[in-house]
Amino acid sequence: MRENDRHTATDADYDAVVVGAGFSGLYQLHRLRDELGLSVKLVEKANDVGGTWYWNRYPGARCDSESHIYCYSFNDEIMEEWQWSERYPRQPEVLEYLRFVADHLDLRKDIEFGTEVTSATFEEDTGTWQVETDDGETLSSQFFVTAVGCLSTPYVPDFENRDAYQGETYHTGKWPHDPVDFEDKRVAVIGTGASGIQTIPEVARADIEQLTVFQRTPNYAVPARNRSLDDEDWEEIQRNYEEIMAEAHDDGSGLPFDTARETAADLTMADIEAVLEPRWEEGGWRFLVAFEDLLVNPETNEKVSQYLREKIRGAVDDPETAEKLVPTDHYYATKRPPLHTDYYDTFNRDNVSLVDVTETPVDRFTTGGIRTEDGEDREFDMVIFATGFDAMTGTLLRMDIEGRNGLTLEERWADGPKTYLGLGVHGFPNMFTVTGPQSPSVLSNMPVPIENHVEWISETIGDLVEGGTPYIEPTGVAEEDWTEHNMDLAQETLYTTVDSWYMNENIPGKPTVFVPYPGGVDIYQDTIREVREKGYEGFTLADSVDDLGRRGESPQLGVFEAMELLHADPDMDLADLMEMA
Ligand code: NA7
Repeated sequence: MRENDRHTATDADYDAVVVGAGFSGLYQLHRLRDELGLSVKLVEKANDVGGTWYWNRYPGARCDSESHIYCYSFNDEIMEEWQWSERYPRQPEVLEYLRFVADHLDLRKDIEFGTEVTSATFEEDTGTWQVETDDGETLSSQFFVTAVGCLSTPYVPDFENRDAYQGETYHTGKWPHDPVDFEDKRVAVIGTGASGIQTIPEVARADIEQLTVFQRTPNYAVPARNRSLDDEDWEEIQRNYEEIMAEAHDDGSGLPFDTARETAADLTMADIEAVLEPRWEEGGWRFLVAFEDLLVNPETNEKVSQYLREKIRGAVDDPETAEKLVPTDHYYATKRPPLHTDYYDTFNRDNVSLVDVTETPVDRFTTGGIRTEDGEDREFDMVIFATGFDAMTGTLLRMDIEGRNGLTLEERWADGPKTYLGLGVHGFPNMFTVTGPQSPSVLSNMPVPIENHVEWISETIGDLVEGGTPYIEPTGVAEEDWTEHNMDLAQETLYTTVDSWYMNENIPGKPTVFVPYPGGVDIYQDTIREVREKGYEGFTLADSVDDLGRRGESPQLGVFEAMELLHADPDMDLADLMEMA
């Protein structure tokens, strides 16, 4: 089946099956197919490319990264031919961009649209992945690459009696493709994360009758200050594009912005304002990177948070509403820091009200709306859930992935995700997870870690193919070490001081662990480059599946591994384990 038949490790339909046609999957398909000459099938649930930008089409949906850096940098033609129209692109423009890329690279012919992966099983006899889809097909491949995004399984809280509600309901992450009619409607929005903060002002501006916002945790939103980009702006960007992109790829957050100072701990509030005010006026994430120790030093962060609290108080007319909107229970940016356009002004409108559910909890849904615990029945024609996602692990766990020894990913991750470098999982040979858990992903400007991962995965697959080595898998020991390292790094930051989806805590029942890698994209990139240079340190490269099983536990069989083997094979006894160790 290979276009380039250089090795014969397996008899599979494809060299690689890739899941997901967003930023990650499109580039992955291109690299494996066009640069390595492999046969690749990409499976995509939606009817078009776009990933998150296909689904998140709620009013106001816009990228919080600036357009000129929220894009690929690997292809000069794409960079020259595409011109963004606004500082922050709206959802339709990002979607259009990804369509343009797919057409430019002629990717569609290898994508199966409207098809969902229902399971993926590593078959030990043949040493291949068997990928089943909802149309009853089974695709076999040597490599299995998940490019499913970090925020792709919408989450709707299980409010009591939710299904009895008879009005319209929408989730921001699964917005309909047909226009939604807001005219004269009484609308509720639940949730004030990045999506809620974008959609609330747009909904309020529509011809609604009234809007009620249900807020659990107030957020620190910084103005985006969007504007259109004209030809002159674009020429300026083009002149420096290579440098800008190189800076982004060399930065901890994937952003080409300078910090102002190492710390604010030694500054007075007046000094801090002098640093922050220009960044506040300029808008966007230059504000976020002003002080290097923002996320590790509580003194710096408290001062920045204080600055933001005053801004919120100054923007909202009614002092009581303002106080509800002021976050006091967490440090700035320890939850995903949103940008906003007119968010706080929205609460100065006569037809917009705020319900703080920590004071006035939702009791239940009724047929006509929402009853709060103060006994008030609030009637709505429409409820919009801006309640987030089963982030980072949710989509992977729903895919029913099974590795060696019949071990499922769900079992493997019962106590939280365990990976090596966020790229692979012990027990799951030849599986790669683009922007997987324990890689920088959501803590950075996403296209940067995406390109970084896709390139590493492609180079690795290239090395295996070239060297005639059919299998690769992280060792159990390397995985344990990386998982511990990730959590240790997180403990040094302020991220772990608050419940958030970074901490896996927005979904009831999920284990509390810090999921993304908090050490910075730059350091992370160096780490994975070095792993490759050292001959894939921490991975087992093997000629056979048996060999993987034998050598993958090196240097010695850990307790976790022993438990796993016992779980997978009830016939195994202590003597067998000793021999393997
Ligand atoms: P987020 O950031 O997870 O925000 C979800 C919001 O929904 C947040 O304000 C939650 O409050 C709120 N929420 C969740 N459950 C409830 C219940 N039961 N009651 C009331 N409020 C609730 O998702 P977004 O879609 O906004 O942003 C995700 C990413 O998408 C974003 O980073 C961008 O990259 C795009 P909480 O803070 O948990 O108290």
